[in-house]
Amino acid sequence: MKIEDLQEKFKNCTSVKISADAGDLPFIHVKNKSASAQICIQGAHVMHYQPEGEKKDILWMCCNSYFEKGKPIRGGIPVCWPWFGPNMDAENLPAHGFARLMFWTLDSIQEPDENCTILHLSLNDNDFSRKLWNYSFHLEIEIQIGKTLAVQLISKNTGDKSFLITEALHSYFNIGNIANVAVKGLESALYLNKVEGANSMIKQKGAITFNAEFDSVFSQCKQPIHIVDTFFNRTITVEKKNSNSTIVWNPWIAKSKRMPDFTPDSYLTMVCVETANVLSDAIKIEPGKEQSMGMIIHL
Ligand code: TA6
Repeated sequence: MKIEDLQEKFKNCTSVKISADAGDLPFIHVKNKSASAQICIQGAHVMHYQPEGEKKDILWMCCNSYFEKGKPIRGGIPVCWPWFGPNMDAENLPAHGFARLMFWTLDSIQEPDENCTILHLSLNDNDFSRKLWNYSFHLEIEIQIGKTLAVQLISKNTGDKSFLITEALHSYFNIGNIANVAVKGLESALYLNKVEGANSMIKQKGAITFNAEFDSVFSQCKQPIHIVDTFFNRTITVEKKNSNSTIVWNPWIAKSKRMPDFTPDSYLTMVCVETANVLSDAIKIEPGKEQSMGMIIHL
């Protein structure tokens, strides 16, 4: 839908403005009494979320991010679907699936009160997606912006053959300095260390702190995760729903330099804690069935 048509359709929503911004991509700007947020319709991508009175954005966005049709946005909450990471069957397919590269449909905006704005966006299979992944699906996301940020991703199999997905809400969090951050809540969880190319799980000992590239997939863990930031003097909590995997990632120095949509010092002010179902937590969805995964982010 064209920007003008979206603006017309949602002109009575007092907490929302829709405009074409960077790269001429359509953005939804939300401001209510409890928070402000920005969502790009490409990828249904939450880019910014800042509770009222909080000095710093909760989410991290890279100043070098692409803003181009069909290119992933670096930061915020990329929706990784229907696969996480490289596609094991075909290397030429986009990393983290195609949902973050496609324009979603803005189906509805609800404003239950002046403290809450609820967006519903959806994505269906089309010629582009079926060339990459030959299945029929209906993907829905609900984004609730208020004193907390709640995101729920609902995957529906609208075809006649079952499919297997891995999925992640690949959240980038805004921190003061990676040297002053500890990630808590994964103590004694089993994880796969991707930096070391490990192929067996080991047990996490204590809180996670960072002094090198960190890229680990924690499995069978549903508990809340806390990002304790003593620089910004705040703790960001991620409460997960129907998510059995958590990925924690910081690219550190060398990898930051290798990524064109990162700056060399990007690693200092971001950490990814991702709500996911990956590896052995992959989800099989039968025809006509659906599955949902979600999270609530709050201070
Ligand atoms: O979630 C961590 C990870 O899988 C890393 O290995 C790194 O590739 C990161 O995702 C970013 O992926 P992207 O395709 O967005 O550059």
